[in-house]
Amino acid sequence: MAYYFEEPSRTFGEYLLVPGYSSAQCVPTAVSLKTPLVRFRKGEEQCPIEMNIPMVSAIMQSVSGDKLAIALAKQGGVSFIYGSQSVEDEADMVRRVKQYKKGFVTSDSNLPPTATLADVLELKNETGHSTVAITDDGTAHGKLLGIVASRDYRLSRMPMDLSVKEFMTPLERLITAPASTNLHDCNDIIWDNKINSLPLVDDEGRLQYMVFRKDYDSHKENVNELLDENKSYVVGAGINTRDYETRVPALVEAGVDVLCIDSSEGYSEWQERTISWIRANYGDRVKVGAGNVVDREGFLFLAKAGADFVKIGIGGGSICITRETKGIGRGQATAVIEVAKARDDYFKQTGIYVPICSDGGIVHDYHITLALAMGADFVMLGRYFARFDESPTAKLRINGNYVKEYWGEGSNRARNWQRYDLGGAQKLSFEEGVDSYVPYAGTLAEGVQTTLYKVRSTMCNCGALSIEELQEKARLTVVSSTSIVEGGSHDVILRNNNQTN
Ligand code: RVP
Repeated sequence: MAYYFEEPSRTFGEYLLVPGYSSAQCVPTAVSLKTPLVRFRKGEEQCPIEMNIPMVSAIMQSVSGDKLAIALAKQGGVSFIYGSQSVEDEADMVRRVKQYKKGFVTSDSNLPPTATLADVLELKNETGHSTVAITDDGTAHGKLLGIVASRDYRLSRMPMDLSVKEFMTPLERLITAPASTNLHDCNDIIWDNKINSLPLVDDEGRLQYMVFRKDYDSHKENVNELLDENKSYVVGAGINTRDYETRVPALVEAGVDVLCIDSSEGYSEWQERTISWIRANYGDRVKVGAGNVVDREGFLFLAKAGADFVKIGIGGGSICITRETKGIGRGQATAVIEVAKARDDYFKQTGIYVPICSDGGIVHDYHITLALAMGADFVMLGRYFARFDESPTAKLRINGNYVKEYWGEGSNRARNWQRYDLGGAQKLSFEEGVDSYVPYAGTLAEGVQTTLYKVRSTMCNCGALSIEELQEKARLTVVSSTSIVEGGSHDVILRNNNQTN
């Protein structure tokens, strides 16, 4: 006879935290958000990779490219570069993160000399950057011909079809430096010459990097940045249960710090085989997370198989329609609570702590705090990160509002069918995800800092100065649907939209 779970499966929106005593020491600036990323013998050794914030970005085409990975590592978290691309392209992205030199920017605003003022404006709109490099082939590493900055054009005086050649600052009037110049010297050149940007070019005049005056202060600002022992940013990458024999070596060679098997359903022989192959070829040197699971059995299976962390969540992602199409899944809160208990039991029995990640379904910032309080060591977010400048998708204007594109790995657009086929026979493709827009939300740094300030404040309300303390002290209550209404503003006329709420 089929098994029935006694409790309904619940999600984050059905819970609240009940505050506990906060001492005078409990202030947001005193809260540590450090958290383990991979398995370790807790109490006996240091976790080999610890994050400074409990956030990782989703293994998705519309979320985790190299630019977002750098921005998130600067804040102390880890991106998992998407695996639904060729092995070479994914390894290149990892390499770009590992080789990233602080302050040296690979220009993302480039146009060929045939471009017009209209093209400059369109590009500015897309990237949010006002400095455009004009290169012979319009790429980031083409021969540098000139630079267009905001001060080079006046919209009221110049026609939209005016060629960039007419108004760019041409190479002969630009100050440039050789690609080998160090950051300190670049900044001196910028200050001595009162310029806003300095292009670095190789011996053949090809653009390599840009250094910007506005970045000068931010080089010193990132107190939480997550670096490896060579002072490169830490980065993760997604793999699948099919081509790991070629993908894993390429990613390891590119310098990846941690891998994660990307699958909608991880309680499978295919994941066990993938982890075994990695252990047989690399021992414990290569770290690999697995998932996704939603219960105790799934967690224990992957922990015993050797997963370095286990990811939780089926069907709760904002773009995910797995529950509608296949009828599988579980409320995210219930899944996290059950798996956290299994993790703690496994630790008691073995002395090995296998971190768990709550993946998907974070809608409000406080859901992150709830996930941590329920036992998650960190959370994975897709929609949240897709909204920022650094995500790899286009920024568009729709009905007067800026949005960014965001599509699921199970959508026709991503065509990442292997994420859903468990690794066996080629599946007939049906969509388990949608293609959508999310409201544009500015830079990752500002967004993450605001979110985590809220998380820290709530932790203080619970009397907790660390995630572990939160998990010990948190008191959670299920809320009724009427009290959810009470939780928003209600019974007042809002001034900005004249609505009774
Ligand atoms: P969210 O943060 O709610 O946008 O969810 C992101 C998560 O959704 C991903 O980390 C992944 O587990 C899941 N996902 C990605 N694509 C799809 C899909 O197309 N169904 N689901």
